[in-house]
Amino acid sequence: MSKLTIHGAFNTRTPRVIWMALELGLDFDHNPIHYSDGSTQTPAFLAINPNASLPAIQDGDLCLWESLAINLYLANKHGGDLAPRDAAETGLAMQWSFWATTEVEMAALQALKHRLLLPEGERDEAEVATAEAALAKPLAVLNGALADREYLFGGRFTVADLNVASVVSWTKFARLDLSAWPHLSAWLDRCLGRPTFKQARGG
Ligand SMILES: N[C@@H](CCC(=O)N[C@@H](CS)C(=O)NCC(=O)O)C(=O)O
Repeated sequence: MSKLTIHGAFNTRTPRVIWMALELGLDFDHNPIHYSDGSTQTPAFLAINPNASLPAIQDGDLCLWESLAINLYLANKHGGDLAPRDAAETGLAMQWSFWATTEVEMAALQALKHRLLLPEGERDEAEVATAEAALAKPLAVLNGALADREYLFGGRFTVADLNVASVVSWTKFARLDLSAWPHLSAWLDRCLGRPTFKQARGG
């Protein structure tokens, strides 16, 4: 069976998956393509991911896309401390992953775009303020969940922490003020302080 291949450049959502692969100690190939030059529009890539988006993986005969789902798959396949240990933990890992992508990601991306990604002349602080307002409720929920624990569940860093921290990290990169959520803030620093996080982003 061929080696795991992770498609996607460092300046896409791909580091989320590389982070997971590094945490699991997997041997993998990295194909650092970017959507901006047409690399995701080729028939060969569209056969892997018809969405023409990154990241995507090939693992043997399996093609998978959706960054957080890929990470849940890798955890399930390879086990270890990052993987859910029973049905309850599996449910919690899915809950937090779906929550991150539905409740946090869009607003966090809006803030990131208007603080960092867009050319300076196109950035709008009003958009950042709107994003901050939208994030207040989910960030309070996450802060509450972390009030009496270091990680989301199980007393250890799991795929749920990795997935949620990957998304919530955008609030930090957008320089949003997280001081209203001290438990979230400390947890995010714990997660992003792992050496594999930096390594996954190209060092
Ligand atoms: N929900 C998807 C989002 C994938 C996605 O939109 N990726 C961006 C790069 S970070 C992309 O490839 N966009 C293609 C485009 O804008 O044409 C995931 O988490 O994997």
